[in-house]
Amino acid sequence: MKNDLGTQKHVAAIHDISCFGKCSLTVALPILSAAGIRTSVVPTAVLSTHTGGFKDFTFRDLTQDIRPISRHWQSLGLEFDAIYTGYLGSFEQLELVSEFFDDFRKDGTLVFVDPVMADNGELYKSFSPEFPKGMAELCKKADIIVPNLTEAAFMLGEQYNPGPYTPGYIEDLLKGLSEMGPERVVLTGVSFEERQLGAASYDKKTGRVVYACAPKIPGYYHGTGDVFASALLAALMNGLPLPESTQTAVDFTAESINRTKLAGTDVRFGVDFENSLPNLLRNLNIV
Ligand code: PXL
Repeated sequence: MKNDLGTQKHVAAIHDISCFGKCSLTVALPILSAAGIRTSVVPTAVLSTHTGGFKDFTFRDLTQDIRPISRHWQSLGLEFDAIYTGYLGSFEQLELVSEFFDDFRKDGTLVFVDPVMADNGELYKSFSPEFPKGMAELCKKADIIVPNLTEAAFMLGEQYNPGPYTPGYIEDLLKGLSEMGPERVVLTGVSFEERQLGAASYDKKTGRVVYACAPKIPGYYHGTGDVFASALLAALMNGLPLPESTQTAVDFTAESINRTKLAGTDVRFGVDFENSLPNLLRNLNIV
């Protein structure tokens, strides 16, 4: 028995809170909780919305709170089965999160880094061109990373390749990233043909690359990277192997995008992942 709540898994999720728009903590927390995982949060900033397509959003930086939260948690003797990081807004936050890993990593703690910073060949607003180097440093300390193709290329110091992709290209990226440090890499946005989109997983220990695909839905839906990463971690914490966890996260994300497309909601408002939770829980054998 690992902690005071028996065998229930405990995750520390370190992301911002974008109050409207469904990404980062407003996605991670409900998905992990629904999957039976006790989730504690370190909010890194509070924004009125995410930065993708909204103007005049508020931004309250919480960098100064990260270390005090960590110190308090250390005084309580808290332990985590996984530490899950996403959007981090500055080099200082990267440094503080790296310190958090050192403070809380125990045998068996899964350090899960989603290097949120770019998509479709471009860095998100507010990141400098040097940021990917800093994020790559953090990824060196991770057990598993979940970049999209843009983040992968930028962290390897390469130009973004808009595709079409070949398995050789994808496997070079996976191996290049794992050589930086992480044992496992899950690359999102992988597509070899017009009608399919998904993710590729790589496990350095076994050398296995496994593709997980779903029918491609045209359009750009905000927050889907966070939906995917949170479902992937939920599956891993529920004991599914990496390839099955990746397929589960692809299916969950695709179902959520499909429902949102049918509803015709503004793509900046995020996807309807809430109504995909029952199927996620069935795929995780929870219900
Ligand atoms: O979904 C990633 C994300 C998280 N947090 C903030 C963002 C974004 C993407 O744009 O702006 C604040």
